[in-house]
Parts: sequence; structure tokens; C-alpha cells
Amino acid sequence: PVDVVALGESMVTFLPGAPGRLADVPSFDRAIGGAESNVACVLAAAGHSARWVSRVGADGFGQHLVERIAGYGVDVRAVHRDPARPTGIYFRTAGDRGTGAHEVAYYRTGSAASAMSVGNVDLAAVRAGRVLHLSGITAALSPECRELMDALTAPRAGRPLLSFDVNHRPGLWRTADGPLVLLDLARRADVVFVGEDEAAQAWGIEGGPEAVREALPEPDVLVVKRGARGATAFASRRPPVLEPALRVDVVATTGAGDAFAAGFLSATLRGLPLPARLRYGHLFAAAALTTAGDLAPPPARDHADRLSDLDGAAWG
Ligand code: KDG
Repeated sequence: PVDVVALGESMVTFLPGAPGRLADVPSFDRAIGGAESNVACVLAAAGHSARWVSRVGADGFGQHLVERIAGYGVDVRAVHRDPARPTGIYFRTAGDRGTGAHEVAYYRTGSAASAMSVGNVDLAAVRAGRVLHLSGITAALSPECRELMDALTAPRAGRPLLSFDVNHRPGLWRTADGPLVLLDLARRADVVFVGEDEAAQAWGIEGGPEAVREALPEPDVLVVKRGARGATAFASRRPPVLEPALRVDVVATTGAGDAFAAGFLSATLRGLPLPARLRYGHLFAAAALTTAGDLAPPPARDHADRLSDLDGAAWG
């Protein structure tokens, strides 16, 4: 089987040509975004087989997404082109260099991907990988997408390893139960990624990684990301493992969480131990953090292996 299948909406992304408020930025450069396809692209760039499943419009933007993502070596044969709906797009600002705060303007309501449903997605293609990677963004897109997420996360014989990135996007939810839906989905997954800040914002959990684990004891592996401070992984019956992040000059944080998930999953697929999985997460995230767009090629495997083997003093 293919190593990883990722399902989710991707969008053509417009990155600002200059810093400043969305109201003032005069021009934008086209790039691509989409949390789940980002994970697939980074994993493919890291030498794994990856498939992206989605729907895009039968327009130039949909064509662009499919071509760019296929260009990373991702299998896009299960991406459907919908002549009746547009491809989603979004604009963002450069963000404050200190806080990373930036503005996002989505144009994705009624998009082709938001119409994904149990009836129009190739479920066999989605379930054919060793790992299925999903994120909370999809559940926010529409009632049909939410139903699809329910179906894909339901317990089932032979289910792939289910990886779930909470990806709480408050601006996307049109119902008030987003946090509860996300918690429910996380409980059904095998590997869960969540930011400490996200857990506080969505679920009001303020007590650090241990408190997040208390609220989420079900997943086999829970990774609580703490930005520049590192990440803590909890795995069943083992003491938590904390790995500091690499110190980098951050250009843009977008895509860093996706790259982290890709690094962690890459090391998981290779059967590496938990501390190494976290270090791969950090190594891949560092590449994304130092790039303006979402996507940056991860370090080559032999290089990453050497970096991840360095002793603790080189980290953090
Ligand atoms: O993780 C990066 C994504 O947030 C970005 O590519 C856009 O998928 C996106 C979203 O829905 O916010």
C-alpha cells in the first residue's frame, strides 16, 4: 500500500508582496496551501509514497493545485474536478515578525472541496494507505465534510493508522460546537497533533502538556507542540518525552505544523523511536519556518539522520 494518504481542501494561496495590513498590501504572489496536502507533499519530498484525495474546481486554480502537488511526487489520481464549484483561494499578510500574528482572508465557502462527502469521495482510495492523515479543518468546511470525517474516523477492522492534526481554525467554524467536534475526532485517532495554544483556545486547557493528555487519554500517541519551546509526546504506558525545537530565524509559521506532522510521520513509518520522531518533526518544521510559503523541502534523509543523532546539547 501507499505509505500515507491525506484528505483535505487545498487552496491557491496569495502571499503578500509587501508587509502590512491586508487593507494596504498592493500585490500578492501565488503559492499553494492546504494543511493535508502540505503533509503529503513533504512526505513525498522525504521519499515516501503519498496520495492526496480531494475535490477542486474545473478551473485554472484547481489545475494549478493538482499540477503543483503532483510535482512533489504525490499521487493525485483520486482528486476529483468539479465543474459546478470553484477552487478555494485565500490571501494572507506577512504577519508581525515578533508575534507571527497575521491576517487571513478565505474565499472558500461553497468551494469544490467543501462539497466532499461520503458519496463523492473514493473511500477505498482514502483507506488504502498505511497511514491516513486528516485534520480538523475538514470538519469545519460543511455538514457533508463533517459527516465524511465521522465516517473516516469510525472504528473499523483494518483501518490505517489514523493521524489527526487538530488544526483549530476559529474563523472557519460556522457552528458553535467546533471545539467539541475536534475533541471527539481527536479521541478516535491513533496519532494526534495539537498545539498547546490551540488546546487552550479550543478547550480551555491551561495546564500544559500533561493537562492536555489528561483530557485526551485515548490516542496511542499524543503530541503537544509548544512552538519554540519544543514538543512533548505521550505514548501509551511510557513516560512523556520532551524534545526542544531547533532555534531558527522564523520567516513565517504557516505550514510549520504540517511539516512537523510530516517529519513525525516519516520517522514513524521508518519505525524510529519516539524521541527521533519528535526530532524529525522539528527538523522538517525548521525548513518550513524559514520559508515564506507553506512548503519547504525537508532536509535529505542522510543529513536529517545525522542531525537527529546529535546529542542533546545541539538541540534547543
Ligand atoms: O497549515 C497551513 C494551512 O493552514 C494553510 O495552508 C491553509 O489549509 C489551510 C487552512 O485551511 O487554514
